[in-house]
Amino acid sequence: TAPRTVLLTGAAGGVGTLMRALLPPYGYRLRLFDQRPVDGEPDAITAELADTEALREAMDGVDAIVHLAGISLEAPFEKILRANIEGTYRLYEAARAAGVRRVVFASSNHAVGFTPRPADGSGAIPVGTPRRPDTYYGLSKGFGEDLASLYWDLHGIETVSVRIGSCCPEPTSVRMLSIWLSPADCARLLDAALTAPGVGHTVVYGSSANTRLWWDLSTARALGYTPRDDSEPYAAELIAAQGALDPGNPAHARLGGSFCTDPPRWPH
Ligand code: 15L
Repeated sequence: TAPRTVLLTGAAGGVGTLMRALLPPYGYRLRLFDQRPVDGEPDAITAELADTEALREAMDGVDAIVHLAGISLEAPFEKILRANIEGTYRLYEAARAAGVRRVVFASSNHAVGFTPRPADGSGAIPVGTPRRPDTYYGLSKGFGEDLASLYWDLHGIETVSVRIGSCCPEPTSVRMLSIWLSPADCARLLDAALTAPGVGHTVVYGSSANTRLWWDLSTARALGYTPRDDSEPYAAELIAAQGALDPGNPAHARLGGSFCTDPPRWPH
């Protein structure tokens, strides 16, 4: 039976805000959790993932979890450690204690960000490509995927780890033409990940059906996800404004884009 009550962590964040609007029409009742207050949602739980008592209460009556919470870009290791690594561990521990059977984990393309960029439209990068994190942030997403694997093998908690590309209303860079996940397709993918039977631990890439796709969407499609959007209508204007991707530019040479070249690096 399909989960009804879904705990949404990171509900005040970028993707969380989009999904708060787009998931309820699929029949989910969302329980919202974020360290910041959620605009216009007085019933949202405002707590950190380190607050085990708040997490325990948040799990009550929950059928599944969509775990979006955490730092969403590069940060000093200690911050990533607390928010993303320890936070995700706390979340799974609370899920285990409460008997929650299904998690959808927001992983990221930055778990494999140093992978060389393939030809546009090749869909060449499989989910089994070796991890090549481009940041401590990407490293934490690999940790989350492995934690999900461990909790499946040890405790039978199923997870779909979604290596999200760029989930935003419109693509705003030439790189995003290849990895864009439209908000509507994101909701379709989360719904598939919440309801597909027998997922064990499954890793999928999260993007729309982009003409210039870099990675393989077959594991996502196997869950029943059928993307409907394509970034291609935005291509001509973005390329005219920014120029085509230049293979000689290191920030264009790898999946993670400027996360491979420009993020602040710590310690400094
Ligand atoms: C991510 O993982 C970030 O959370 C998001 O802000 C974008 O930077 C995205 O990746 C991307 O690669 O565009």
